[in-house]
Formats: sequence, C-alpha cells, structure tokens
Amino acid sequence: MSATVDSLPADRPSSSGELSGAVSPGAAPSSGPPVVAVVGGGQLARMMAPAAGELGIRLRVLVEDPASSAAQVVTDAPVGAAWDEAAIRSLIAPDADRAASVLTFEHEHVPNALLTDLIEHGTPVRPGPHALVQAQDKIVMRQRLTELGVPCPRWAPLPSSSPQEGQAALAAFLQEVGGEAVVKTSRGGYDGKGVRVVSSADEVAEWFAAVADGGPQLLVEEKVPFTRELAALVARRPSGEVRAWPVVESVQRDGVCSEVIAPAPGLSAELDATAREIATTVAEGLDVTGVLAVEMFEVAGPDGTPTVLVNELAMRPHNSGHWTIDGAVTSQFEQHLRAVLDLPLGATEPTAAWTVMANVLGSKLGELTDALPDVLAAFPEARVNLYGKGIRPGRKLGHVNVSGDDLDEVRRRAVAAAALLRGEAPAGLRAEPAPWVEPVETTEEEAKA
Ligand code: AIR
Repeated sequence: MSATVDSLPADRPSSSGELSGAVSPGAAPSSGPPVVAVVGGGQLARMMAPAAGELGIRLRVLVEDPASSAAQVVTDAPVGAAWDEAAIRSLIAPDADRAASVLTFEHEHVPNALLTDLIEHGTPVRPGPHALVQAQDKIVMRQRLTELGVPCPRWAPLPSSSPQEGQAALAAFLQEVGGEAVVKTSRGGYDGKGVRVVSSADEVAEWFAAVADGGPQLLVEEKVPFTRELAALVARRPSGEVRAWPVVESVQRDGVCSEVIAPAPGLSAELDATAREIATTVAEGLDVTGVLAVEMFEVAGPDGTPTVLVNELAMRPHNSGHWTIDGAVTSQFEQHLRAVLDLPLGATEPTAAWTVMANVLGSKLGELTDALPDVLAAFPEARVNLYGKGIRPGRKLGHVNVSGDDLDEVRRRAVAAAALLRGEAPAGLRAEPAPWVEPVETTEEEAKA
C-alpha cells in the first residue's frame, strides 16, 4: 500500500549516525517521504512544488503536455490526460514500489467514477468525489448549498427536455427577476467560460442546441447587484481541523480575476467572520478536504448593511489565494499539501498589513522573462511569479504580490509591475524608486555601464 501519514518514519539514526528523514539504501519504499499525486499540470500544480520541497514531500504530477507549467519544475511529471483512467492509475502507482500516499487535483475536470473505484481499492482521494462533484456541477452545488442554508443568489435549473422548454423556463425566470440574468453551463466552465449575462432567451440559443446534443445542462441565476466580490479561503483536513485565511476582495475584469486585495478593505469584523463561517460550513457540510475557495458577492442587505451571497466554489488552491505565498504565514499551496496528507494545518495570519496580488493576463511581449530586468529594477519589493506558459490573449501567465502598510501604494505598484510583464510600460516608471526601499548609491562608472 501507499506510504500514509501514519507510516511516516520517525527520525532515526542513519548509517552515518546522523539524524535523517531520508530513505536509507535498501529501505522499503513505504518508509520514504509521502508522495502527493496531482492531476493537472498548470500553474496551480507548479506552485505546489516549492512548498513540497520545503516539507520534504514528493510531488508526482500528471501533466497534459511535457512542456506544461508544472512539468518545467516537477521532475516526476508523467504525461497524460486528466480523463484518461489508465494515466491516473499509473500516476498513483507507476509500479508496486512507488505508490502515492494520496491523490489530489489542481482542476476539477476529472472522472468521478474512477475516483470512487480508487477509494474502494484503498487510495485516499482528497477531496473525494462526493465533495468534488459540487465543484464540477453547478446545479448539484446550488442544490446542496440551498439544503445547507448557505445564502445564494436566486437560481433555477433549466430543463434539458427540449430547447423550447429550456428557453421558455429562461424567459419566465428573466421576467421574475426583472430583465437580466446569468446563464451558466452546469459543467466544464471556469474563468468566465460557460457564463453569459442575458436579457433574452435567444441569447443562449446555441447553448440550448448544445444541451439537445448531449452537452451539459444549463442553470440560470439572478444577476446580483453586488458592491464587490469577496473570496473566503479555508483548508480542512480529514481529521476535521479547519483553518481560514482573512477574507479578500477580488477584482474581476471580463469575468477573470485581475487583482486580489488582502484583507478586503473596509470589511467589518462581523462580515469577515460571517464569510469565514460560511466557507467553514461549506467545507464541513460537503466534506471537503484540502483547500476550498468560496467566491462571494458582497451585497447590501435589507437594512443596507453589507452581507454576502455565495457565487462559486473551487476545491483546490485558487487564484484568490495566491497572495498567501508572500503575505501569510502559511501559503495555500503548503496548506493544501498538509491538508490532503492529514498533517496539522499552518497559521493563516497575514504577515503584512496589506498584500495585493495582480495577475498578468496575456502579454504583448514575446517572452515574459524579457521584462525581468525592468520589473525587478523598478519594483525590488515585488514578488514576481511567472508560470512558464505560452502567451495567449487574456491567459493567466503569472502574478505579482506586493505587501506593505500603504494600500494605495501597494496596489499601484503591484498593478504597475504586472503591466510591465504584459509589455505595457507606464510612463516614467523606471524613474520612480519604491518609497520604502533605500536608494542604492551608484558610482559614475556603474551608472554609465
Ligand atoms: N486553473 C484550474 N482551474 C482554474 C484555473 N485557472 C489553473 C490550473 C490549470 C490551468 O489553470 O492550474 O491547469 C489551466 O490554465 P490554461 O491557461 O491552460 O487554461
């Protein structure tokens, strides 16, 4: 069987007499470090690698392509598709001696029937398929959240019996909510894909046609008049421990997250606690293990006091938590590894008054690293994280974290650094030193060089 956390080796003298957790020559593989198998080779798997390295945990990542983001930094990265049963079985146990301790994911597009079978045959799968289905299917998610009493926008599943019936139900919902609503595909969408704001049922005619062809069912939600978007991030381990990070504000552009401000400015302690409680209720109610991101709308309640409605769930590290890499005691990537291995969770307190994360969405540059000389010179305090991905318009290619005491300044600099990486140079940028960075004296010769 796999090396479970229970069978982790205690420190013991190695043959050289030193204390070591390393596998001694000839030791049974089960006494080696835990191996976390991850399905998906994008940036989220890539960002697990530094945390795994620090904790001495091995990562084995199923990548779509040998050049994918995670394959560039993880040495054990077999190539295969997330829907390919043989590839996932081989990821878990390439041979009898190298069984993974646990299987986890960096996206939700995985076959649930296989996961159930793996669990029945003794492989821990975290989060489990009974939880994951709520992040894969928005209708299942809305039904369950409604049962749990979690506040959600008004919603309805759209019948898939025929395009006419579906369109009629959508027209009735539009009338009920007053003209505009959001139609979503129940499965397969992310980052603004599979989501459309409509004011007439004709605007998604081709989606209804796709449903008739066997495509995923549709649902409709009221278009919430939100004041801003928030995200509550928690981690839960199988033995029940849950930890929540401070609630953040996420700024979206064209349906894609462009910035995250941690903690959410001006959020009352009450609403921060409410949002964390909702995320904890969801994690416990859905039996989520690992990191759970709960995206929320902040809306004015009946008496004008701000309150929240749940928008989406993600059961994996999430874009709204990238700030934790540089702005919290424990990053979401380390916490996810701890949680899926059922290790004690780390502290979630912020390490700075403010951290702002700015995404690099697409770039005019041929190669992002070409901007490093400029961006690192102009923003020595910035934590730049590039994902090694091919450049496409709007694609998440990297992010920048900046922390500090002055929110306006922190935000301005994170956004400006991300702009440089997108190949857009704000005028006069290089002339501006960071206000909190001591200017370095340069000699005349150095200045000329
Ligand atoms: N991802 C997963 N769900 C949502 C997002 N953004 C991350 C994962 C996945 C990658 O984005 O890391 O592998 C896919 O990015 P792209 O740009 O290829 O679509």
